[in-house]
Amino acid sequence: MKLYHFPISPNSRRVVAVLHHLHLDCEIEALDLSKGEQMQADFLKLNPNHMIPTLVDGDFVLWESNAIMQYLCSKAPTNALWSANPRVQADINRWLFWQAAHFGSACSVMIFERVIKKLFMSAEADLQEIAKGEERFHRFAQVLEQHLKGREWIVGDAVTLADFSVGSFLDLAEMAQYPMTPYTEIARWYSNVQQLPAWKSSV
Ligand SMILES: N[C@@H](CCC(=O)N[C@@H](CS)C(=O)NCC(=O)O)C(=O)O
Repeated sequence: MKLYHFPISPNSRRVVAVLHHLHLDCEIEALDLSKGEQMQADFLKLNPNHMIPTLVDGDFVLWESNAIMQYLCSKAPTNALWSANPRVQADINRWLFWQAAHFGSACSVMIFERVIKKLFMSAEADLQEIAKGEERFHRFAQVLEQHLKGREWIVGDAVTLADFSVGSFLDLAEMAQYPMTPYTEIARWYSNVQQLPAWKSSV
């Protein structure tokens, strides 16, 4: 297998972490998005969205990070990251969709305005966009904060894809200045994710 990624991207870091957690053999190639390497013709044939992460497994090409993580779990059938129990699986899936549709998109506004624009575009952050991103962040962070009370992990008693998926967006919390102060449960839970060997080695 071969995974195309970009090191600073939360979307690709969670996939790399899952690869490491499952000890799967995979070549990892970085595309430099700041140089537009995702627009190369060969890569566009793999992913017409010109986005990383993108996985190639023989003649099978897969994009969308949460789908890639689920596929990787199918390569290591006894793992607990993606339970075989239908209700547990649905619960994990709920958080993957929630990350993609709500929490991650709120974080992405602050990442774009405060990190991407500064590092790669030499542009100023748009304060109105940041205000909208912060409002959305509070709306969804409150849900996660309540959910995490009394829990070590998002679903059940052990780490699952839900933790890798949602946790990947906390990675840039400081750099993108998320308004984290009220969210002590999120900070406590994310420190659990940060202690995972696969998380540490996925940078
Ligand atoms: N929903 C996608 C999002 C992937 C994504 O946003 N990738 C960004 C980097 S974080 C990208 O490759 N952007 C390059 C571009 O849009 O040209 C996933 O979860 O895989």
